[in-house]
Amino acid sequence: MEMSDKTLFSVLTVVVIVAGVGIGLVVSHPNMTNYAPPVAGENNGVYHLTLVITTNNYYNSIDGYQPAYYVLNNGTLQSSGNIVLPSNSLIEVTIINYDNGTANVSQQYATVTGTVNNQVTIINNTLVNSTYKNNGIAISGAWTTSSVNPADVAHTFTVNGLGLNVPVVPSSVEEFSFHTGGENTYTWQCEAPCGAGPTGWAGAMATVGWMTGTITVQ
Ligand SMILES: [Cu+2]
Repeated sequence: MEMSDKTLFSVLTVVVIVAGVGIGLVVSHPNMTNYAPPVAGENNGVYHLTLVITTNNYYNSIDGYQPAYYVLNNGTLQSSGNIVLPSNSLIEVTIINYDNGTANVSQQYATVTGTVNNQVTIINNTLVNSTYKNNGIAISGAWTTSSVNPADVAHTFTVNGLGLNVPVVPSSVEEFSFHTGGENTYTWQCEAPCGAGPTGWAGAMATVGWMTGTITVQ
């Protein structure tokens, strides 16, 4: 009887361990769903999208390093080649821009359009005022605006099909919201010539997943 209980306990222990390992493998398997498709109406119709712009991306031996947009998802940077968004939702976007350079744009692309209130909130705590010296460091707070100086634009996040244009200033964090309509497919493009070649429109600017791509509203 005692032995039988022990045997049963051993068998159950093995079953639990095997099942646990199995579940663990499933749960921890990386990139099982590479990009979790958001569900329309999730979170009361609000969906958060975080985009990250970095510059240290090797492009090729001729153009060297090029800037690129990424989607920050589950703590990892993923391709911006196809950004999947829920339909009929409010999309709250955060852009984290690590690029401190500029690429001149026309006034059109320095103007915010297509966002809620046609505004963007720019949070840029790297703009410290050194003139304060011994009196401390002045941190500039959030700045909500409908346009920026065209000479101060590093990149834009532009979706012509949605009338959306947001200028992104150097070394900044920006926040804005916009509404997706029904199911559709759009092209997003940076309109600041930040790429390669004489005009800056080659390299990253002409490559999906770098400074252009698709937005799938589903
Ligand atoms: Cu760009």
